[in-house]
Amino acid sequence: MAEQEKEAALPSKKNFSEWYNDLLQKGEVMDVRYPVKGLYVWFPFGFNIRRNVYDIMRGLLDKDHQETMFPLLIPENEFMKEAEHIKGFEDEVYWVTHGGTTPLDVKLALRPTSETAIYPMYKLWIRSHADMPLKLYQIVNTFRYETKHTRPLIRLREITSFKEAHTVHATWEDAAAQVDEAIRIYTEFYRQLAVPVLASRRPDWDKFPGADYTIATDALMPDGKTLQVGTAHHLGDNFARTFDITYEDAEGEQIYAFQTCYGVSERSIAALISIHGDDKGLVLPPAVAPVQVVIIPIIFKKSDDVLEACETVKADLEAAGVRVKMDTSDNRPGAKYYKWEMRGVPVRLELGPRDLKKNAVMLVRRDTGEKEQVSLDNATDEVLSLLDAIHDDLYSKARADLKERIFECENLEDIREKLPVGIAKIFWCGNKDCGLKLEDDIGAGILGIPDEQSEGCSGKCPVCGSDSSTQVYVARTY
Ligand code: P5A
Ligand code: ZN
Repeated sequence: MAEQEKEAALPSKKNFSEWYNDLLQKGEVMDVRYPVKGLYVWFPFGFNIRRNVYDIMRGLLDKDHQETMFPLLIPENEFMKEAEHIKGFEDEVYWVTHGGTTPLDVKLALRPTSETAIYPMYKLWIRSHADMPLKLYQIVNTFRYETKHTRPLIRLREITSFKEAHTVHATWEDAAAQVDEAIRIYTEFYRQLAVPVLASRRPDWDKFPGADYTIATDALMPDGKTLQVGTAHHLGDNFARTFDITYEDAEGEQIYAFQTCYGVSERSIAALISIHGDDKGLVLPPAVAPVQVVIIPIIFKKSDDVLEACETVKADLEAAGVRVKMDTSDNRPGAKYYKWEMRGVPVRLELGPRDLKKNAVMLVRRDTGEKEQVSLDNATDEVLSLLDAIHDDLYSKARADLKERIFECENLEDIREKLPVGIAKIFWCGNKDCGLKLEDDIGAGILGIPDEQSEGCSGKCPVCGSDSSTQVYVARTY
């Protein structure tokens, strides 16, 4: 390795935290040097990943949601209306108190989330059955004065890419079905990022402030902690009562509407980077890679025919919709490999005079390092199927890894032993005290109750010993 490359090498992924921070900088995702705690800057390359990720989200939502945009500032009186909601957020809100030097009559909150910005308008928009279901979403920045350790993309004080959807329905059941639909949408979104997620219902003490219940999706990070990467909340008619959102039923009676909301942030990008990346840098699923194929011409003397062949391959790939870059810089091939590996480009295509003589090109996979020589005549088809294979392999590998790191546990000792590696699955009596005691005793709480319970199974709560037929996940969380 050249001196300059050695210096630039990442720490091993085994030291996950250092690896992650260094990778964000060297992979040109985020610059973490902005001088306000919890705020970070997107590098253009990282922002390009973000655009691809959010295009996938838009593609899924636009089938039956509409995109919109509400104001950033929320007047104090609206913000203070829903009691549970305020309790949950009051310690995290940034307030705007002045316009210039003049104190404002009504303080304005920077949205930590937009229920209290959106629902006063929903009151005006919902009149009758015909106005429902209403399904809107926005992708905006939100602000939370987080007191836990802040981390780029994971725990931000300015969430730059908060995708929040807010729906209104005529019945509680319709809203419940929408919560399930939201979890299906998120699971599909993460499948397209090659990130497997677990869906589970949060225990009551951990639900969204003001909700009837919360279902969350979590990803398992390399260090064994789970990252909550999406949540869907059934709001019942709690907010409708507060904000007076009603519709007229067949008998002419005013009925409070039922609502849901669900959200995802740039944690989605944290998850995909962390799960797929390796000691050489980013490993990006083709669907979100800003550059899907990098062409490296191997030139010894002045070899115009090599360059020409590279240009032809590039044009063919572009015509097939592939995002291609050709690196004709003066760097040595080794330095080029290093650079594009760090940026996670899924396929490297090498073409030199010897390849050209054989009418061939070399394809190198970023995820496995495997090399394969293919004919120049069908290079485009070979690349396209390789990109598909890379996505599938990344996803299967991540799924197998997740499965291997969920452990059925029967006692506290067992749980304690497995948590550094992954998630424990235990029987739980349903008592809050046992849940909280678990947190005190082993420093890991109940993550949630999975949808799929092993059939006919029962066991004992490891805290109090009582019989239970409900299994829950226990994990250390971000
Ligand atoms: C749902 C959307 C809400 O705010 N209101 C509108 C609901 N839910 S939530 O669970 O509080 O947030 C939704 C998701 O956003 C991510 N998230 C964060 N990401 C980065 N930094 C933060 N400080 C942060 N806080 C929440 C989580 O993935 C969460 O599930
Ligand atoms: Zn118990």
